Amino acid sequence: RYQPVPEDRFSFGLWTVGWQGRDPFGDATRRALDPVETVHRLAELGAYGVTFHDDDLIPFGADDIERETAVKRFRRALEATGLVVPMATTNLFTHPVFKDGAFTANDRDVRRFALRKTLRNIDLAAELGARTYVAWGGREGAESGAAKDVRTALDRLKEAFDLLGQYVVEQGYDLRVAVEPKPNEPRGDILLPTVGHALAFIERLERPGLFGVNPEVGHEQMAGLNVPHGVAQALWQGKLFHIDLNGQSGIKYDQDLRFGAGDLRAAFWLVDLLETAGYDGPRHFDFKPPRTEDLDGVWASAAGCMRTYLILKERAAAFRADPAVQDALRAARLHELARPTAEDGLAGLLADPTAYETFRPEVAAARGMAFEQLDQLAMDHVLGAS
Ligand code: GLT
Ligand code: MN
Ligand code: MN
Ligand code: MN
Repeated sequence: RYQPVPEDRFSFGLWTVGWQGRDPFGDATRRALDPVETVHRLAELGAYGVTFHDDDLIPFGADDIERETAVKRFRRALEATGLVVPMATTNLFTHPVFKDGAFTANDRDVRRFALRKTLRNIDLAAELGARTYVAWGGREGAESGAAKDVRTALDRLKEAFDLLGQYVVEQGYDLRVAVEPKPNEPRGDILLPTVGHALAFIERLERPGLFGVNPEVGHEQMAGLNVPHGVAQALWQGKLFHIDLNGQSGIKYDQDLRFGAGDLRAAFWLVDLLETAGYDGPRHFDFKPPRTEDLDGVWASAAGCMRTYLILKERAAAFRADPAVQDALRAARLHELARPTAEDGLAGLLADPTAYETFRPEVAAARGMAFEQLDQLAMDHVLGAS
């Protein structure tokens, strides 16, 4: 029971289980993991995919021989385990050269280097069969006002994404780009801070169809936002290309907790949404096993992400199937929301006296919405009390 299988489409970044526990206040508490070891452990745990930054696989500055060796070893581990690479991304934040950003660094030579670094890794992503390329601009931002001309920086960001899009099309790669928003950390304020900002920005690109979003649970919560709502809008706009699942308790530093740790109810509604909306992409965990853990704790944490997802999936399905819930949904009049407001058109609306002249606002205002009963049924299901 709750044993993950490849069909569940669970994936993990090399940098997640591989996080050594270095934080702004303390040194690493764990040894580095070999990507080959990670691939084998993830496969044993029941994941189907592994994702990476260029630098997770090939150390920054490696020569061609080291690069080839690293890729060959990784590829062999993939073949041995059957794990796939659904997504890849670029590290444009660790090296000091990116201290003022990558695609929006004030220095033009840094921006050109960032683009070349990304294009090079897009080749590798395509070679390994990835269908999604994530772009997280953690260093694209500022700590002070005049340091970044935001409108000009957005011009540069658009320029970069347009070039990436052109490259993908010219190379004939079957790859789409998923922009990952985050409000702050490591920069004081990051460009494209929320799913909403990213969705609006994408529409200004040369090839909007190639671009979507990669929302991360914790990042939306850091901005005080409702994650399932943001994800629902991304789905509504056909833009949920990928998702980073983890846990976060409220507005504070990026916790990257195990999925479901933090705001369990948000996790429940998110799983309910993904499973009912027909999202068929990877369920990707971007979490950090706390630095208190040794490697046993790391794998327990990774297994916990998947286990919690599967438990919540079961609970959400039970919630939807419960006849009492269906009655409660009717009482809460969700079916009325699903009905167009004016299928009779503007003329019909204007000609309908019940819409205005004889409408009795006090009668409508007196109707209870019955949401509390419905929500308690959800609570019962989350807690396994029904
Ligand atoms: C980094 C960041 C994540 C992003 C990754 C993609 S790396 O750890 O905190 O949220 O998804 O670059
Ligand atoms: Mn992430
Ligand atoms: Mn995060
Ligand atoms: Mn992260």
